[in-house]
Amino acid sequence: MLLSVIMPLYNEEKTVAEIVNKVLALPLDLELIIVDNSSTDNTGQVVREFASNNNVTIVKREKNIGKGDAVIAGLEYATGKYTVIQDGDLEYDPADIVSMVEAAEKENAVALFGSRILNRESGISYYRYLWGGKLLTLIANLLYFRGITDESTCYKMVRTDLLKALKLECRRFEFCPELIAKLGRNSITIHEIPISYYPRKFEEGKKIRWIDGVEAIWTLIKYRFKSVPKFPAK
Ligand SMILES: Nc1nc2c(ncn2[C@@H]2O[C@H](COP(=O)(O)OP(=O)(O)OP(=O)(O)O)[C@@H](O)[C@H]2O)c(=O)[nH]1
Ligand SMILES: [Mg+2]
Repeated sequence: MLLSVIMPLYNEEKTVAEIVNKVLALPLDLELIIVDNSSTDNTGQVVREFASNNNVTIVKREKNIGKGDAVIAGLEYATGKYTVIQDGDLEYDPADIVSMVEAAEKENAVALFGSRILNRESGISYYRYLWGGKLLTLIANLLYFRGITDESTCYKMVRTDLLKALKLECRRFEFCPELIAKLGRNSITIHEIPISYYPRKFEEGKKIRWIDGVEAIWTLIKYRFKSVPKFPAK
């Protein structure tokens, strides 16, 4: 299996069927791990329709803790060479995942992110998020000596053995900075390619809030000093 796609879902009944179909139609040897993060809308019923597909695993969280918790739960089932995260909305285009896998294979990358900043055509949700994201990226680069352009991208793809070895522990949106910090502390190069972005607004279901940005900064600082698992192969 080449790729495991983890899809954490919290109340995404409107978009989940379309995004699942798009992922399953990709010309890749992949498995899709859907994590219903205790949704209170019809997300659970919608995803059940995909249960008979051999490439789909459905995981149900009994309690809603946060996106990180869903990703960590899904990762237990991942068997692909690489694992990537795909949100349940339509902000990202799964077609970009194909380019990401191709680039990772070609460059022998352990970690490869899809960057919205590298693509000038890509959309902007709110300007405060754009600048907040740039600030987070700058802090991550300074603290971990990386050269990334998009800290908060959803499309983070990492070799599954490494991702499991890093033992992610953050349960909300701060699992993203935690991942970058742990890759940085292991001196792992984070490759990037440009991707598209079609942002949604709060009225359309966007959930991330400014407080998540504050928590992200704190997480980046914290993991500079904490002991982290070491991964031998670069
Ligand atoms: N807020 C929140 N989102 C969750 C949770 N579990 C899964 N998700 C999913 O996480 C995704 C991110 O939510 P969005 O509001 O789109 O946030 P975003 O700005 O796109 O954030 P990222 O793409 O993660 O950087 C959505 O697909 C949610 O359904 C949860 O417990 N809380
Ligand atoms: Mg989103």
